[in-house]
Amino acid sequence: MHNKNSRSFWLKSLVAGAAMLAAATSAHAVPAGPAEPTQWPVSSYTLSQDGANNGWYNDNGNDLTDGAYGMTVGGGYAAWAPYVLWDGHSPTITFDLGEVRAVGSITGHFLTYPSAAVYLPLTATVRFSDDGVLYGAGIVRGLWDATPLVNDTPVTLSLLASPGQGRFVSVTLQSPGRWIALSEVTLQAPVPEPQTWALLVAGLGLVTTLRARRRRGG
Ligand SMILES: [Ca+2]
Ligand SMILES: [Ca+2]
Repeated sequence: MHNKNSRSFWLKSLVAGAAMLAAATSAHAVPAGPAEPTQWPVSSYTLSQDGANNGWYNDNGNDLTDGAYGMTVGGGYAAWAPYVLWDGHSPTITFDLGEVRAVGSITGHFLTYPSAAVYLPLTATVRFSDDGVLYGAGIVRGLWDATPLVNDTPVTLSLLASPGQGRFVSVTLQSPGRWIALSEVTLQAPVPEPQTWALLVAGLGLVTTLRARRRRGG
């Protein structure tokens, strides 16, 4: 293992890490578009509250992951179809990511329509599980910010207060007392910060130094 090739590998890794750090630093300094976090594909999801009982427009099976969101509903009941609605219930939606994933953020796309008693959930509680049976402690995020709600207005909310990981991710939305209208939920991978790249580069440098010392020490 202590040969020229492995040394070359570490040197190359260090150079690559430094290049990534430079890129991250420059991206940080120059206001560019926000980095697009990796969105995890969802294998399937289940709802604890059946929309057939608790909503005018229930779930067609993939309403929450079909990529369609942000619709306004205008004047017609039919326009609510892309939404899943609950009245006075706090639904739990459980997503199966197919394998254990690190999740840095969860985004929910809602609609507000206060004159029709469609509000936003008060809190989101997220739990992670590797097996779909045993779940970790709930991570609670408050969602109510006292901003007056506006009729027929799509609202995007961040639902996860701190990162976690698991194959199964359950999201419980606390009812505001009347309706919640939800069109889409996405789960994203954590985005490495420039500080993380600096740590990576420092770590690689340390490894390289230790290997060089071990080589010299015989
Ligand atoms: Ca959708
Ligand atoms: Ca629907």
